[in-house]
Amino acid sequence: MGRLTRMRAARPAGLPEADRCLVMGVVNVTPDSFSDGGQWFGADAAIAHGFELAAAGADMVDVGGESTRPGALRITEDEELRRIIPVITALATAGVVVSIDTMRARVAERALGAGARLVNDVSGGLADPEMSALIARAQVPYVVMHWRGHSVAMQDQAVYADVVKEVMAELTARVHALTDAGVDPDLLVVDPGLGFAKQPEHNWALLARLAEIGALAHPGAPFPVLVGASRKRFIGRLLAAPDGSPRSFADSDDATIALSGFAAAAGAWCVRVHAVPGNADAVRVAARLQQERFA
Ligand code: PMM
Repeated sequence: MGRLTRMRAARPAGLPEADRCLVMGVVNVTPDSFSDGGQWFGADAAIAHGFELAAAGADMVDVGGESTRPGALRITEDEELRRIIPVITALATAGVVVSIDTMRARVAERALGAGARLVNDVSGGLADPEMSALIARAQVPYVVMHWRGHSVAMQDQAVYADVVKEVMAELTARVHALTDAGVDPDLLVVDPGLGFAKQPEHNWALLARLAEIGALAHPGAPFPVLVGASRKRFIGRLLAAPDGSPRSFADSDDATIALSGFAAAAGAWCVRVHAVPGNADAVRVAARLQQERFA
């Protein structure tokens, strides 16, 4: 607790810095991811896509081998490693800042060995009891996402009396567990986990109060916030056709860009997106407006 009450850096150490919200491009090396499953499944296609995202302005590229779409079943650790290691090695060797999207400590450790610089854990350390010790040892930036259980049944857990209060309380508990295990709070990033054990109304409520999320239970020392809204189902539902059929994932990119501008203006540290160019523009527009507002 004591370690949390001191003033913290606004950005985790060891990552790109900019006077704007950062953009994390997504490379899902999976056959079944939520919005782009199968597109970048082969290592060569995934590597080429990572370079394409970096060239389009991604500050980081998030590589994941395990789908977390609602209902997804888990894959083995060996399969996860087989999918991601060649991709991380190729991108990191060429100087791309790589984040590893995994819930497994051993996968995270191997990914760091292959050159990844940030661990993005959608379970916030809940899925693997070894994760906190790894992060304490490795001293790398770590994304703590709000999570209530594995994808296969997570939507059953989407029950809240006050979603913002509960997500903040549950994230605070995770942050305490991690710092108690020796993780440096200056390396932590928090994420409300849009779409994970959340109904559309929960996602919108969290977005509307994004500026409060990073403060958790520690006003005065906010944590950097990562927002992963890109192509999620609640956007497709908002933009549904008159017959009720949801907008397709790929056709949700313009709305994702709108949300990235909003998230950046609300103080988000980073947005995690599938299509980089428009989002890279949106965070710059938000930064310019913020600069004017606080001039
Ligand atoms: N969402 C997905 C995967 N990883 N990581 C973080 N930190 N935050 C998220 O919201 C998040 C994530 C699922 O999205 P995808 O399968 O469409 O990439």
